[in-house]
Amino acid sequence: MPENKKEKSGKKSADPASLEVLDAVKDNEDLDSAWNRYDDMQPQCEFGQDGICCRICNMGPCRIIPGKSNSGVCGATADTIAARNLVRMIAAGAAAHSDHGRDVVHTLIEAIEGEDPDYEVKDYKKLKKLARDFGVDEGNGKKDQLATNVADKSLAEFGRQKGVLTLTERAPDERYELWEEEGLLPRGVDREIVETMHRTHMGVDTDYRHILKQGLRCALSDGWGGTMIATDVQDVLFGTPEPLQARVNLGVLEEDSVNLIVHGHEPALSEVFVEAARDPDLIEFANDRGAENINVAGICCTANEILMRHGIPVAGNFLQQELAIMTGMVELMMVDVQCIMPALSKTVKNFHTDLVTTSPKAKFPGVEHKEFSEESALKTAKDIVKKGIENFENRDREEQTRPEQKEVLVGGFSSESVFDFLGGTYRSTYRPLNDAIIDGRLLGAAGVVGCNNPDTCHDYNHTELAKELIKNDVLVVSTGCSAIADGKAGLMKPEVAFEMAGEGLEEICRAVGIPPVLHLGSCVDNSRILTLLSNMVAEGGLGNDISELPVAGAAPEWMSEKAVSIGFYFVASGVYTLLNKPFPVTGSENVMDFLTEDIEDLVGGKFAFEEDPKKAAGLIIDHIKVKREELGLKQAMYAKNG
Ligand code: NFS
Ligand code: SF4
Repeated sequence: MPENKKEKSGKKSADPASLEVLDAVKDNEDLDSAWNRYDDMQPQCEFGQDGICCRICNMGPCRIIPGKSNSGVCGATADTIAARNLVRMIAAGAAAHSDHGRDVVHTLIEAIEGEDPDYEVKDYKKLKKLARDFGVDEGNGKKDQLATNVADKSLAEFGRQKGVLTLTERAPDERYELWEEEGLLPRGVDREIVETMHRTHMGVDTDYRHILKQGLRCALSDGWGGTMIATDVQDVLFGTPEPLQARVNLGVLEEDSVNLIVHGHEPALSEVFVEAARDPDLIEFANDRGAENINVAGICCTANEILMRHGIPVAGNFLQQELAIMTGMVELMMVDVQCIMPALSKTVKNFHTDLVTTSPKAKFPGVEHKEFSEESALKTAKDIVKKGIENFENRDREEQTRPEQKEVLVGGFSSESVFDFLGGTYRSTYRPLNDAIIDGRLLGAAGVVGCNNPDTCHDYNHTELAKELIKNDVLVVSTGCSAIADGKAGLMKPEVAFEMAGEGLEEICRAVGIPPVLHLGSCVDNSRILTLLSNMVAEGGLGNDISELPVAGAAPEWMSEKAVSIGFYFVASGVYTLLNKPFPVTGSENVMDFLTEDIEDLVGGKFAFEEDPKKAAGLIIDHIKVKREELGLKQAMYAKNG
């Protein structure tokens, strides 16, 4: 039986608010949670864990049992099967991010062409920048014309049939040339996903290296394509985030207010939902129903989107979606797409919470569906807010659990704004960041991102890894559920640098007033990290390619296919990337060796797997030190940890 990591760590969560709710509901036999469903699932199938089962054709399902069945009915080996399974995860992850990106472009089109649209272009500067990058003609100089041209170009990237994805040109020249030489430059976004599915159909691509190379190209079409378009067009529509303060954790739910939660990923509806909740008529309606206010809070990446742009409180990350409902304090949870547990439809039956699905792509059996469309966004949002208010009177105050915990965080950093801080007022420059790395005040930087997973103590890996890194003068940038974990642990308060950061990082945080862990947004905002890395190279003094930078990436509690795609586009961009648990390919030694060794010769980045966050931090720090040495930089100025 596979070892149960959660029992090993002794705790389900590192977050006291989550533990409090789990404890409060523990005697309710009708309720289950991801944690106990995970327990019920033990032992998990070892063929699945090792990635050596295949059911892509009807001669199967096949599984590799060394010495008995060394290949599938068709002759596919463990290498082929493991590689195929893995790149299909990449294709699904890239599809999720990119379909999100495509929808954002449709929202931009609605903003320009819609009759009485609920959207507008909020960041004209970003629009112009995007137009330049797409080589778009400024048209007649009118904002709408420019936006139309940018929308057309962006949309064309998804179905692109000739050439390569435009935004790959944002990468350093050396990186671009390497991709070109190795045949890794992504062509159309959809094309790479389709080709990955084709090549992994029964009886097509058999060479595991060749399959994995397609996985890299497909992931690049996500990171430098669909995801990057999603972030940039969201900034155009909703504004590029700027630093702001907000609160995070289940304690943001309010006793006397109508608590409405938005959960999922796409900000198109949640943006107008926030607007709807501020509508004076609806607030009055809430007051009439005995509520002091309407309190909107977020879960998962939708939370990060509206946190970054409006300072809307975050109720929690992935593993807290059920817990939020279990507090008994939530009147309504509105969901769209991705990372929404099917279990929610059962969980809400035990509480007064209304669950509402909104995406034409995602319905849940027995759950009310109020379909969202760009044309009637505000109206739909107001209807949903109203429904939540009407449910306020049904809250059972005797039965609710009110966790007190909430932390303050400073979020809203972007590849533009972070270094406005460091660079002074005249222009955004990465000079001070690069100089801090060169002179050794900063050892380097790390992006810690990704999900939660009940296979390990919730939040523990994220927060311990971040703490260990900042202690060693590694600046941490974070997104997704990892960022929420760090926020809850208080790591996104500037003053935390004085207690927890190494001397060099502390000096920088003190001088500029930033926290040692920077919140860069949602998972699609991982593209901000790619931009940031490219900007660091462009600024000069740290080599000519991303793979030369003293940086690393990590997803220490990963679970989703999107996380697989993200990991691959980081590695394909030249970044050393650390995961807690290996991909499900351990049944193929060749694939494992490729991912942790040979791949580095190909793209300059590679994967490492380490479950203990302290040891993981050690690996990252060692890697950063090697990169510093290769660049001829002296080791850290303060070097108190060796
Ligand atoms: Ni990213 Fe966001 Fe969280 Fe993981 Fe899911 S919410 S897109 S996939 S679980 S970080
Ligand atoms: Fe089995 Fe091959 Fe079919 Fe996969 S493709 S199920 S390994 S016969």
